[in-house]
Amino acid sequence: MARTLILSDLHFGLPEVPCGRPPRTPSTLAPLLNEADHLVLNGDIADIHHERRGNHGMTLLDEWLSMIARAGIALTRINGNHDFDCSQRDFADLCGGAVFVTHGHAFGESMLPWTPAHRVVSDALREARARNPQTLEGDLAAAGEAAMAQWGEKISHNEPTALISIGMNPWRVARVLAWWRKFPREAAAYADRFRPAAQVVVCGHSHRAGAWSIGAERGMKPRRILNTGGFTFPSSPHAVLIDESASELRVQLRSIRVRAGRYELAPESSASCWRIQRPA
Ligand SMILES: [Mn+2]
Repeated sequence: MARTLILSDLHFGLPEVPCGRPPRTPSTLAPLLNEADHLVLNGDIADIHHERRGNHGMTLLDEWLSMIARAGIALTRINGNHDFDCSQRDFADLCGGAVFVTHGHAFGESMLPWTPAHRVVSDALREARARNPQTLEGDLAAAGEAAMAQWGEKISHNEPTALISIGMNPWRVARVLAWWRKFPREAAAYADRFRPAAQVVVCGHSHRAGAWSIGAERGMKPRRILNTGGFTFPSSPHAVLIDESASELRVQLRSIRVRAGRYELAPESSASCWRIQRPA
């Protein structure tokens, strides 16, 4: 049985916050590589565009990619808005199209509604969308362009960590909460538009881990939205694990816990496990 593990938002290069979690490094993350034979890194794995943290992020990313290669695991890398790279892909259709994986920065009209670069990035996104084909590929290319507009802004490089910047600007808490509320619906709407056959959408980006079932309230076939959260404090890291047989998929959202100074999957929970018929 093929096993796929999906992770996002490791943010290699961003400073560690003293919160009792080990630093995010290839060696502390190594136990996760024992879980699958296919790993999907679903964006924002390293902050490669940051003018001061980018080199450190890139070094950790290179080490992590070497470790994955040495482990003999198949790898799929997907762009995020912090590690947009033309040589990588923007999405993956897994399990015969039943599972649609993308980072999530393209879901709404605003990629980063709580950051100071918000307006510049939203303007860039609107402009790029107007110019690009109305396809999944065109839309995600527009989102990549807008992501790079974030890194053209001085203010993006001078931002302290998310937690400190939110502490300094409490109004941002309200913005984050409003965004978190609508994010799963935006994810479902994105799949309605570009991947109507997908039964599961796996994303990250918002750093709010969770599972939502959306669509039944509109009389549609419910779509499962799974968000893998993030590794930077105060986010809670999660992973999606897919066991695929010829007839069925077993999809789990698993929390990631710390044990003996390393990150590993927490035990299974039946509340976060779904069986899905494999499309013909
Ligand atoms: Mn992101």
